[in-house]
Amino acid sequence: MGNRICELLGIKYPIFQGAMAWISESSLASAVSNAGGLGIIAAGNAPAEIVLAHIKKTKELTDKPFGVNIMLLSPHADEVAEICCKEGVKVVTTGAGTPGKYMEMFKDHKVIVIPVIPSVAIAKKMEKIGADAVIPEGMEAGGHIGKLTTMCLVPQIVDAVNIPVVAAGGIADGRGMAAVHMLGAEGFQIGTRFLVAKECIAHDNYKKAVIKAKDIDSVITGQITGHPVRSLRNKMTNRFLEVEKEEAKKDVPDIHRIEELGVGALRKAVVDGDMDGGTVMAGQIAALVNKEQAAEEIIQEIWGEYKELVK
Ligand code: TUI
Repeated sequence: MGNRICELLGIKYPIFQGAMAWISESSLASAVSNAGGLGIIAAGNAPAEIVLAHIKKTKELTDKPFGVNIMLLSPHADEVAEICCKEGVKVVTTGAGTPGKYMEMFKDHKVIVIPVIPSVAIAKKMEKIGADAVIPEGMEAGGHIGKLTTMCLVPQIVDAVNIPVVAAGGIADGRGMAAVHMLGAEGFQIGTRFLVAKECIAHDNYKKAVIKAKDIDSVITGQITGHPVRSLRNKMTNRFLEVEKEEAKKDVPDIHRIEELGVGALRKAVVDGDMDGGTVMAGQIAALVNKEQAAEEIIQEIWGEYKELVK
């Protein structure tokens, strides 16, 4: 008690499992929620009926609160937002944009709204339009990222808003949690470490790649398209960066040519286990993640480390 995130959501530990498209569905989300954290289903680019099926399954697997993340670049975002309201989803997080146009609907349905945000200006805007908390995500994170690091972003957001702050990006153990606690965060969002959870359905090749990853093994692609994405370096990212370089030399870069390279590539890695042609999204902290564990074991371990450090 005494933690605003736990009180807001009715959860035991202020630990969110970061949404990971194609990866975090009912199995992982329910395991994290059952262990006392907040499991989050990632809608990604999935059609609304698929997300609905994941919500229904998660309700069967846990009676604890869980969330749905709406990826705002998805063509199905409108329908997914409606489904969250209809299904009485307790909390929605958003990514890759701002949820302004859904805010009234979410409030009408008493959905708690927690946007992932990359800057102070957007954090202030989110507070103004009624967000219940914000998740500043540093560029250490995997997937679609902003420009600032967790170390710089979190304290600036803490100073800029009065709503509680959940830090994300580069956190995989109790040390990371204690560090962002000192920066003023009241909650922690963790993706990469949960990617290797026993309950996570990602292909075994994907989990092995994360476990094997060293400190400098991730790269950022899509810098010139406006959609920068962090993933583990492989044939796919090498090709991507090569094409980006070619296009950057032109007066008018062919953004479409670059973006086409990424279409379907995350599915290839997560579902087919293609570690050469797929996009293996993971955070910089992957190097610290070195074994598969049950979600509950992860939460117990990192919570113990964190408590010891902040004592
Ligand atoms: O959304 C994420 N991470 C993601 S989404 C994703 S699926 C995807 N795949 C390929 C290309 C693009 C997306 C994989 N990983 N994290 C949260 C996040 N949100 N990071 C950055 C932002 C963000 C960026 C701009 C949030 C708000 C924002 O607002 C800009 C504006 O003014 O709308």
